Amino acid sequence: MTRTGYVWETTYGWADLGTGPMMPAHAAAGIQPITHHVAHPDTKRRMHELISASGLIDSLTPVRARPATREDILRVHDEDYYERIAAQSLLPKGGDAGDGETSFGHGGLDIALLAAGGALTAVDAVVSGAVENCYALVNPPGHHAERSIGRGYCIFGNASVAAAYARERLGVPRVAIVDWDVHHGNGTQDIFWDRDDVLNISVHQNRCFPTDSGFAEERGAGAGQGFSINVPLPPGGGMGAYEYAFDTVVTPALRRYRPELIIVASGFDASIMDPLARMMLRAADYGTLTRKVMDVAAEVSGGRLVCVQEGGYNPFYLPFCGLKVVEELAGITSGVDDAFAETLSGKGGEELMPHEREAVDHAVRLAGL
Ligand code: 3YP
Ligand code: ZN
Repeated sequence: MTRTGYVWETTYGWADLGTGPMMPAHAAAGIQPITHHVAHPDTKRRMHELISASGLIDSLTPVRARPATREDILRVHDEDYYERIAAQSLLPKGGDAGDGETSFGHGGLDIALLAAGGALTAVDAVVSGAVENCYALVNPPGHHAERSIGRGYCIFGNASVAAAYARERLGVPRVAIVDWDVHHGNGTQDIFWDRDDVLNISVHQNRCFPTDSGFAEERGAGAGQGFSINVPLPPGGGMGAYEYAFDTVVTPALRRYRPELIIVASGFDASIMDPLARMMLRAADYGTLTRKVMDVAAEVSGGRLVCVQEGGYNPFYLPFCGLKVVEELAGITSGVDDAFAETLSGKGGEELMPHEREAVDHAVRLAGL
């Protein structure tokens, strides 16, 4: 037993998004089919294989995912929505979770349940004390899935399912979700909008996706007023902007809330190599962000920290970003370094720019920090 658990299941790599490039192929619109959809699961499988080939896997405690039950899903999603996915999953070619861009294949329900279940077993492993922290490399992702509709490649809100389970089944009083995926965690926000028992903090590229949510003014409502925190960063930001956002919003908000469990919605699409966003993080920066969250976790949650995989679309670079996060969690250096570090050096992004400072300061004020 080592301090870090790790979830990966072979069928996560079998999610079938069809032959569209990033949306369904459409001849009349000129959208040509292609062998790899931009969210093809091979990108995540390659992260798993680097964790394996680097030897880091030998220092991790394997945590096997169980499929989430219908009951687990219904803690955060509508029954109608679940039934819709279940029915479409029986069709020979599967279906779409709601927005026309979230396709899944025949039997896609089973993979989606195993993804949510991977987040659940990670939480079980951490809350029971079997491990101190855990990386759940699940697929499909979850943070765009709202209570009653799937969006942005997300079917079920894996991190949300896990947070609700920690609250309602394990009796964890307060859970915080830190979402560093480059896109807004609109689904998580929708699910916990009026609740004060799950704090949701999303740091993302302003108006990347969805383009109409994730503004600092969105703060939750009713009992949840102040428990949704958004830090939209201007495009082009790198570690300068992220470090400032984490030091002035994420960390102080976590200290104020004092969660007994922290869940990171861990996407790697804020990387400088990602095709779906315009931010500039390097692999090492993901290690630094992990350290920052671990330091607060040590202070407030007894170190209890679960990372749940979200997006990330550069098949060459994502494995290095993921490796750095898992190394940091485990406190072990695999010896495999970011092979692109030199190529990516000198491109900037390390400095905090005045307009980035302004955007973060605005979020600080709105969060009352
Ligand atoms: C979903 C459709 C267009 C942008 C895309 C974003 C998916 C993602 O990585 N979300 O975190
Ligand atoms: Zn994303």
